[in-house]
Amino acid sequence: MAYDDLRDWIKTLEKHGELKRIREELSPELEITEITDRVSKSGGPALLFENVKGHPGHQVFINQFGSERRMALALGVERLDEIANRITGLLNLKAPEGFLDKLKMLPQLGELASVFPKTVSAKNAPCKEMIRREKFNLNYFPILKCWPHDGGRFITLPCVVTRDPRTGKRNIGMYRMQVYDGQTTGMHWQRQKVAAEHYREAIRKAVSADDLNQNQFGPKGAAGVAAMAESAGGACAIPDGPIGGLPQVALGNLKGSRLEVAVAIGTDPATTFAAIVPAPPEVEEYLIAGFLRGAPVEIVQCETVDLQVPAYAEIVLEGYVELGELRPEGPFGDHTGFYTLADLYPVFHLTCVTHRRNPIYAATIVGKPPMEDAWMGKAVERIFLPAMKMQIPELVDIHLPIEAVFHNLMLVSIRKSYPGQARKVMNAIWSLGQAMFTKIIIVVDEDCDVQNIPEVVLRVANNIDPERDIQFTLGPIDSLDHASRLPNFGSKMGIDATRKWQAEGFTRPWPDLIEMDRATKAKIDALWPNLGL
Ligand SMILES: Cc1cc2nc3c(=O)[nH]c(=O)nc-3n(C[C@H](O)[C@H](O)[C@H](O)COP(=O)(O)O)c2cc1C
Ligand SMILES: [Mn+2]
Repeated sequence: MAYDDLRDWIKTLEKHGELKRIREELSPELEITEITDRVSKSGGPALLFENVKGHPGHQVFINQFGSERRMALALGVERLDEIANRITGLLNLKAPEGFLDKLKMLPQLGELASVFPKTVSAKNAPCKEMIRREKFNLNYFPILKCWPHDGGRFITLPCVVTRDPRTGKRNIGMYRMQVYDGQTTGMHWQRQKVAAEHYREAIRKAVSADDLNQNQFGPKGAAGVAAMAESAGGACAIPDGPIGGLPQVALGNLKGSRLEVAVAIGTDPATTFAAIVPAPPEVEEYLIAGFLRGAPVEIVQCETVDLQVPAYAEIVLEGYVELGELRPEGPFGDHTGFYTLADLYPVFHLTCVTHRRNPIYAATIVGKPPMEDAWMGKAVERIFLPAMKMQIPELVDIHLPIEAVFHNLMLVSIRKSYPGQARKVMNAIWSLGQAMFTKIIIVVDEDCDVQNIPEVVLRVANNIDPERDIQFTLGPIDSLDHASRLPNFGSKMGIDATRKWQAEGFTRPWPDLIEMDRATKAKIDALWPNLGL
């Protein structure tokens, strides 16, 4: 069921009537956005722009995940719950008790065979059809300027591969890249993301080696390392400046120290999707992509860095970020519906570009929801629910309304068994991977369907005594949040809209929700067709 590559996926979309080719000449600056935005808002198809102004022979592919149906198709299923069920099956594996049990487990264990990536040689890697080690220029590709006040053109759908300097494990994350010139871009990995930690890890390594060798940091050596780690690697506009009080000399010392980075653009859809899933840092996204597609991802060694990229990628950018080098990135019209303002981020220097012949440039736009990424977020919500339930067993269902942009609002239903449990669940969510960013959590009882927003509003509005039931706390905040008191740090709110118990100090009687009795319902059901209503 796996798609071999982006082209195989495009063919399938076309076969299902889910792709529209646009032959009109259009500019990659703003015009493609305006069309894609309108199509996103009306639930329209994926788009292949075949005539991009200034880029003859190039195509821009966009909105590939832009509906629930296409998101499911991308992962080779009818409904996303099928994937959730496969994960539940794996998580619930029990030690087999007899031969029959073992036989029954075989298909599940078979699932695991496809997860490990398979290395292929360069000659079997289409992404190496063209290898440009010199005189490459990013402006060759039809990279979009999305919104009027954007700081420039941005690569919006890149799978960014880095390696943990400590463990050697690879990570793929989707972090946008602002094109500065033909050979450099911004690298917008936010502070709490895995690649940002790889970057800090590289700095720690470089600084402590330096410290040992030259003792440049004097008695404050270790503190210096911590300050550097704090300041580097994403949104750095802290009040005491981007380098967090670390002596300039320390930054200078890092000159020439690098973290290698490779970027794949235009991969098969499961691999692209794997780059956005909030996987635990220790899990390589190649394994997730292999699991999702049911076939190993074929990867190939890069030309100039010691990293591997999907062999069938349309475009591969190889290079490095220099440790300590930061440059303003943004503004960028973001998925919050607002522009994120310029901030300091690392700089990606290209050392080599490889691509397929006539590469198809894959992109997305973000902006006021719903956009394509809303459906990617929905898929994450559905697919991760079983894993969340492993951590929070009382969880019944969750819903992240699209208008609240992933982490700003989570509606949660729970099976409540002890006093204070709604607050326990809030705290569990605030400590669970990227769910830490959740700004507002609303907890309701299990008989409330959290997919039904009017029902949730009814419960919240009726069930809370605000002063008693609203919980404020402080913690990490998403870098894109423009309202928090400080970048990356601010408050969150939890609302306990469950029925209050005596054991929670509520001594008044709690009324029942109004519901007709079954016998009357059945009688009226039978009569209904004759009532002409
Ligand atoms: C279209 C799109 C663009 C994104 N851009 C960024 C970005 O610029 N920076 C960032 O830190 N996260 C961005 N994200 C979210 C990350 O991809 C997501 O948090 C992912 O889990 C990060 O991977 P990691 O956990 O391996 O760091 C984006 C997600 C999508 C769907
Ligand atoms: Mn990751």
